[in-house]
Parts: sequence; structure tokens; C-alpha cells
Amino acid sequence: MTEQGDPNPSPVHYDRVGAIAVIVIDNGPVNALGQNLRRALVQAVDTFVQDDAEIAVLMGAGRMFVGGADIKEFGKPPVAPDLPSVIAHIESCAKPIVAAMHGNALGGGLELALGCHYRLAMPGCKLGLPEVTLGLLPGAGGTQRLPRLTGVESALEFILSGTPITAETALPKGVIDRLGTSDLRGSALAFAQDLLDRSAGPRRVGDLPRPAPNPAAFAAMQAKLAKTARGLASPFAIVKALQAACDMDLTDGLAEERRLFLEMMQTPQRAGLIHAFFVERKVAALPALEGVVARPLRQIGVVGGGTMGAGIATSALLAGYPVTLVERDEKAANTARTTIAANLAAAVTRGKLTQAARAAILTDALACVTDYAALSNADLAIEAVFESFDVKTAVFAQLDAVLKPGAMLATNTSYLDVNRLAAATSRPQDVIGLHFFSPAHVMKLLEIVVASSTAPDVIATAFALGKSLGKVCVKSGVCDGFIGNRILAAYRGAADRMILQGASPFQIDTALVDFGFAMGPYAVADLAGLDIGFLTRQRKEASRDPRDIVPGWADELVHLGRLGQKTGSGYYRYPAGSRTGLPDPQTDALIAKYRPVTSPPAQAFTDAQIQRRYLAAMVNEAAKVLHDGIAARPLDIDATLLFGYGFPRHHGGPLHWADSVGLSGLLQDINDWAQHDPFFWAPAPLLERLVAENSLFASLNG
Ligand code: 3H9
Repeated sequence: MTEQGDPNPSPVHYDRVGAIAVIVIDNGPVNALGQNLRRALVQAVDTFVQDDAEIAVLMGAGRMFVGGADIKEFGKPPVAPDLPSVIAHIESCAKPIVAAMHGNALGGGLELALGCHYRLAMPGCKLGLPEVTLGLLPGAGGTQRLPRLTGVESALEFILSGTPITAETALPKGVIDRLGTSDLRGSALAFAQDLLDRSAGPRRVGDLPRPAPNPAAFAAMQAKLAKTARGLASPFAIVKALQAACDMDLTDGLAEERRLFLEMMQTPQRAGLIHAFFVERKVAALPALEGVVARPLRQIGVVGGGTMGAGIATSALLAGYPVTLVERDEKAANTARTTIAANLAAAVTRGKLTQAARAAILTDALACVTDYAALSNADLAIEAVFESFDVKTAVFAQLDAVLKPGAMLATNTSYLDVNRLAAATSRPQDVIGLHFFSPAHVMKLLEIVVASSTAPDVIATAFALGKSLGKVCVKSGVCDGFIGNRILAAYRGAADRMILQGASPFQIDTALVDFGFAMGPYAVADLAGLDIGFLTRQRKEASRDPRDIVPGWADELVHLGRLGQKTGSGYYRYPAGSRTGLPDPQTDALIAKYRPVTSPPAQAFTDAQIQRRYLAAMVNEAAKVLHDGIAARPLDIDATLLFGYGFPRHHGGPLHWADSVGLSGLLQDINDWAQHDPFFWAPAPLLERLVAENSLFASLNG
């Protein structure tokens, strides 16, 4: 515990208020239960046992009670004391201990509170067991103690969802005993005093009877998981642990939980999910921007009110920015307003906004106009007009003329040369790319495309904006497609090549769904509309390398009017009104015409082969993107694919996946495929270097 002037202050403070001992966890930023803290907690309980205090309250300093076990320790050998024994030490204490929670009580944090004898939480405090989102299960008694309090069905749903509930919701469920009032310490002391006045002794959740078994609930959950958690391990381990809670006494149930927890800890899924957790947080930490002050952002302008522009405006409005949207005429401006109003109504339905707040936004914060002059006060204007260099430069010229000095110009282009767009203005230092993904108010990824002329404080402002919009921001350099669409072109190319060699779209999609993608590339193409790919191919025609292949079958589908879901057929057939595609023999017959009759012969691919080629193409191109300096770190690429392209989170991102399966084997395969198709499968120099050095992409994350 803390000694004054100690250079290594203890993560736990102990003091007394009369007969009440106050134990404060102080291990910022999230009071994670690392080894030092666990040891200090045991010492604090021992001090409490030995002194004459009659009751103790346990609370957190800073923003929260406890954010959970220390995730940074995972994957390393466990160090004593482990969390289950710390909690057992607390639960077995002969004098009562009260947990007083605020902010967050997550994972091991909530389990710690469940080991205490009484629980109070401040209004709005979030209580959750999010271990499933990390490929784990609660491993410090949560699966055994929680169902003793709430019943097994409720605990099963809560733990499998991983989603926290508020203190207000937790109270009637019996997870907490009391809601705090104004301040944490005052509420905690008042509760402890009440307990003292009632001579309340320790009351152990572990002493409660086993929860009543509920075979129907288990069967229903198993059936649900078979569909929703296919390929994942930890949801099924959670079900087993809760079954143990019903079937075993506390000691055996805890042992079974620990066994399952340690088993999950060894899975690649756990490593992938925890990599994704850290990537999401590290991606915006750019050493080059340290100390750079962002420009003020009070008023945002958007040009273009189509799906993308309206989505960007919605996102900014939801974050509290006033937005002025410019359209070319009254009719278009009204349509944009209607789209935004509908987006905001959907946000109300999702519980993100109140009706009153929506009404206030539409009245006070949004202006849809036709005159660029309305942007004279904007600090940033984002154009989201038709994807053409000429159209966008014309819009930038108008913006350049009306925006005040120091105001930023952003383009939402998904492939145009931002360097050239910037050079066409009088303020290239103020120009940046903000590549939102559709729908812009929903999708998490924001590619921040930095031109060679962009000023550092403009980059910092873009990151600050993205953070306030709740986006995962990735810095990209300028190239065709930036990070994400450039890599997408490569793995789509690999899929098309497999089609030429005998695989069907259905087979490819099925194999990739099996890998964990929500949809395969051909189902996605049908959803987006095949005309989009067609236009991209036309755009690239002039610069296409003659050695590249063109999926003529995709062009032919477009010529036949098979544009995907919106026309009832594309790669798949969509029976009236259905959004689920059925494999279509006509598509297969059409594709067959494009396959070479002779070399290389049609191949039958296994699912594993399809997955490996698709991912190898992704990794190879990602290594080229890194080598070219378009992405600064492998984690930027993992974030891009995870948050914008549906890469399955439990694989951690393509470069984490590559490290985990082994780079030398991947390079070997790429070299083998290059024998037949040296143009497409040219190995990335960076991949070759990493293999030669026996190194990993992770070594480049800094
Ligand atoms: C568990 O508990 C297992 C047990 O059942 C059994 C054990 C035997 N550990 O997110 P933020 C870092 S599993 C280590 O920006 P916020 C984070 O990386 C765990 N570090 O703050 C960041 O570092 P940096 C179950 C952690 O206010 C900094 O703290 N718990 C941990 O937006 C600030 O984080 C969870 O899954 C951690 N547990 O959100 C909860 N958590 O500054 C995971 C955070 O270097 N955590 N860091 O980038 C969260 O959901 C959010 O961090 C939280 C705060 C809501 C707590």
C-alpha cells in the first residue's frame, strides 16, 4: 500500500473512516487487475482482517471501478496470486466487504464485486462480462456466482452477449443491492454504515444454492449458437461452464470454469480477438502527430447530399456538429434533408438519440442549401459528389473561393489522386482525403488520406474529427484505392482467378463464410450492384496491364441486366422479394465459356485452398502497400480490413493471421502459384525480407 514519496506507489490505498476501512484501487487508466494490483488487494484484505475496522468498502479511483483482468498479461505464463484466489480470499473474509462501483465494472472487475459481500453501483455504471468478445469466458467465478444471483437463463444470455448493462438494470436483477446517489465515496460510506447499523455480516454469493438447471434454455441456446457462433469456441465453453454451475458444487464448478478458461486462453481465436482489441486503440496513436495541435472544428460543411453525403452529414450531426449541406438545386437539397431525417429516425429506433434531440437537430443544427456562400463560416468542408476528377476539382474551386483562411477541404474520393486534387486549389496544405464507408453514419472505418502537401495540424484535426464521430481512423498515403480498396482489388483478383480455374462463385463464397466472413465476395457484389465493379473495370481499362485478367463473365452479367439483388439476379438468383441468393446454373454456364479449355486444367478447390489463396493475395498486396509506405504499420492494415471490409475479428486481421499461420509457408505457396501466373502472384519484397529474417509483421508495429 502507498508510502508517501514512494517512487513505485502501490496500486491500492487503504485508510479508515471510523469503523469503516476504505480500500481504493488506483491502477490507471482502467484499474486493470494486473499482478501488482492482485498482490496489493490481498495485502489490503489482510490489513483489514488484522485491524479493528468492522466493515470495508472497495472502490476504484479515477474513471471507473475496474475494467477487467489485465489483458496485456494474456498469453504469458500466469503469475500468482491469480484472480480466482484473490476473489476467494475476499469472499472468505470473516468481516463484510462492500464493492462500490462507478464508471465500468467489467470482466474480472465485476467478478471481483461478485466476490464481495454487498454491492453498490453508481447510476449509469456499466456492469458486464465481455470476455466472450475476447474469445474467453469469465474465469474468476463469473459463470458460477452470477447464475446463483440471477438464475441460469438470465446469466447465460448476459455472458454470451458480452454487452454490459447499467446499474439501474442490474438492481432489479439482483446483481447489485443498492444504487448510489450523488458521490461514490459518500454513497459507499453510507451503505457501509447502514450495514453496520444492522449488524450485517458477510453474505457470500458462493454460499447461495446452485441455480436450478434449465435444460430447455440450454437446448435453445445451443441451437441458436450453432447458427450465430459457427466456428467460434468460447460461446460453447460458456454454455459448458454454466451447465457446471447447475450440476456441481461451487468448488468443482470453479475448477471446471478455470479449466475451460485456460483452454480458451490457448486458442488462436483469443489471440486474434485481443489483437483486434489493441489494434482498435493503437491505430490512432501516430508518433508523428504527438504534440501537434488540431484546428478548431465548430461548423462542418458537406457538399453533395446523396447516400454518402447524407450519411457523412448524419454522422457529424450525431456527434453534435452543426452541418450545412450544399446541393445543386432545391429539389436535391430537400431530398438530402429527407434522407438525413430518415437516418436520424433510425438512430432513434436504435436508441442512439431521443425524439426530442432529433427534432432539435433538424431544426437548429442542419441547413440544406444551394449556395456555397453558406459555407463561409465552415471550419471544414467535405465533398461527397460524383466520383470524377473534373467534377471534384470544380467543387473544390468553389469551396476554395468561399471558405475562410485556415478552413480545411476534404474529399471523400475512394480512389482519385488526392495530391492532384490538392494541387488544384490555392491551399494544398489544407486538403485531405476523408474516405468514409457506406453507410457513413454506421460504418466504423475512416481512411484519412494524407496528400504530400497536407499540413500536420490538418491530419491531427482529421483524427480528432474521426474520434468524435466514433470512427476507427487509419492514415493512408495516396495510391489508387488507398489501403483498403487496393487490397480488395487483389483478393477479388484471386477469387476471379479461382473461378477461371474451376471454382464456382457459390463455392468461393461458402468457403469464405466458413472462414468467418459474413458474406463472400460474390454475394457482396450482388448486394452492392454489379454495375459498380463494371464501372471500376472501365475506369481501369486504359491503365490495365495486358497480363492482367478481365472477368468477362462479370461484364456479361451486367449486359444481361443481372445487376445483383436490385434486379432479382446477379451471380445468384433472388426469388421474389428475397435477399438470400440461390446458386444459379445459368451463371455457372456463363462462366464456363470463359474458362480456358486447355492449360491450366480446371481444378477442383477445397474450401481450405480457396481460403488460403484469397488470404494470401490479401497478405501479399498488404505487404506491398506497407513497402510502398501507403500504410505505416501492419496494424493499420489489420484495422482497415477489420473495420471496413468485414475481416473476421477472431482472426485478428490479415497480417495477424499471416503471422499466426507462418510467413514462410505463405511465401512458398505464393511462389508456387507464381510459376503459372507470375504477373499476379509476384511475391512482395517485404514478405520475402521478413521470411529471410525469420521475422513477423508484428515486429513492424512499433
Ligand atoms: C477478464 O477480465 C478475464 C477474467 O474473467 C478472468 C481473469 C482470470 N487490460 O478503451 P480505452 C487499456 S478479460 C489492459 O481507450 P475507454 C487500453 O488498451 C477483460 N489494458 O478507454 C488503453 O491503453 P492505451 C475483460 C486495458 O475509457 C487504455 O487502457 N474486460 C484494459 O474508452 C484505455 O482504454 C474487458 O474486456 C485491460 N482490461 O474504455 C474490458 N482495458 O491508452 C476491456 C483497457 O495504451 N476494456 N486497457 O491505448 C474496455 O472495454 C475499455 O477499455 C473500457 C474503458 C470500457 C474499460
